[in-house]
Amino acid sequence: MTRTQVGIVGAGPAGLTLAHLLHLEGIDSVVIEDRSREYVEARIRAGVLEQGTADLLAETGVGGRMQREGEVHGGIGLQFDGERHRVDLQALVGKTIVIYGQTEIVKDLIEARVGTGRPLLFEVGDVSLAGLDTDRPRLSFTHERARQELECDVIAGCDGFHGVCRPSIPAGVLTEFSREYPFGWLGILAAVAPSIEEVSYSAHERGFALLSLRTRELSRYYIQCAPDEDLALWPDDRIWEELQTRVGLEGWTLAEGPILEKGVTGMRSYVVEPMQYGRLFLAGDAAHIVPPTGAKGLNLAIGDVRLLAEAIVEWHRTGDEAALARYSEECLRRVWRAEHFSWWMTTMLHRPPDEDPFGWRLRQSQLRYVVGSEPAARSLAENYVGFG
Ligand code: RFL
Ligand code: PHB
Repeated sequence: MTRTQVGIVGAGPAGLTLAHLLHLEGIDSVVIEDRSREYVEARIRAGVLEQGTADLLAETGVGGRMQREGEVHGGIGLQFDGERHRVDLQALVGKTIVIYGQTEIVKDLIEARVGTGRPLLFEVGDVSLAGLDTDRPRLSFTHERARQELECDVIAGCDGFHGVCRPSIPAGVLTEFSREYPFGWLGILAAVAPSIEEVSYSAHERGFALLSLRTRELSRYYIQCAPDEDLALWPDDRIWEELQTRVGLEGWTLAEGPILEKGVTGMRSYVVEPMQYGRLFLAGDAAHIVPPTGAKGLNLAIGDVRLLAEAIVEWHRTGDEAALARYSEECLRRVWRAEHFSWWMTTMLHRPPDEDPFGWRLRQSQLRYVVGSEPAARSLAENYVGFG
């Protein structure tokens, strides 16, 4: 049996950021991850960081490459009815976003962790949790063919939506809230200079499309599809043709290039309450999921562990459990704001399969209102850059 202060399950943005924040406060932790380092560093996901997320990374010494290679954007595009409008985030709410891939953040955090010499174990198997309602919760797992037991003060469940931590909580403790959407996103990464200067969301009669980017040489584009869309039906030509139809504008062209990666993701909204059971604390996708239209998932994950690190530090300093007990409630306030915003953006921009003309007219009216009314645009902007 070995001991640590904080046992962290999952080396995604939540687990790695938590480990980093605790290290800065002199609190030791062990991070266990079931995938390989190569897999985790190659997984393509989010790309939009709220200013608060970017500031946290910079202020805690892991933002150097982000500051050099990321792009600060002061606005986003909203396109419908053959016109692209700009929502000027900076002018409306005085904040910006940073375009920098989640993959890159994960690489930077892993490098920082490895640099501290503190444990980060990849390719662990058969993770199980015990003693959660005691003050000595335990993790057991297999690493390099040996079974290990790790006794902790607290366990942080940062193992994403399909992890083991949330299901380890006894039945009846958690309340689940969820919504499935009748569509998904087909996403591509293409080796071509992005044709847009800023992230641009399009509502088209054939469905939603999103133009995003990673660098000046890499574009990240998405189109609305069925939640279980068969990728085999989408050769590259068909993807470009559909994108051209949904985002085309007079006097502007979408440049095409080799597609390096493609994938389909379903969409759901999901929250569990509370985000704690005994000495187990859930953070990030382990506790909540948002559809990606609001670009909130990664930002929420980092927001959660910022609060969790503060709570653990205060508890260690004062011995007062109240600091830990407040974590869930404090997180959930921000989580539900992001849930509502993500649901709202998703329903405004996507075409449900059974949409009637009345539904489309309502969405068009809402879009016109958002770009035509300064208070409405400000409300979108305030949520997009991160509220609370
Ligand atoms: P992660 O990133 O899923 O990490 C969890 C980690 O836990 C590991 N794991 C286990 N480890 C040990 N034992 C087990 N039994 C384990 N089970 C799982 C996993 O291998 C993994 O390494 O969760 P975390 O850290 O909470 O981070 C959440 C974010 O990854 C997620 O919310 C975002 O990617 C969502 N998201 C976006 N968020 C944004 O803020 N802005 C965006 O622009 C944005 N775009 C997106 C997105 C998610 C997408 N997909 C693919 C779902 C775009 C897409 C297409
Ligand atoms: C991305 O760049 O991957 C991205 C951008 C905006 C979103 C979701 C994903 O809302």
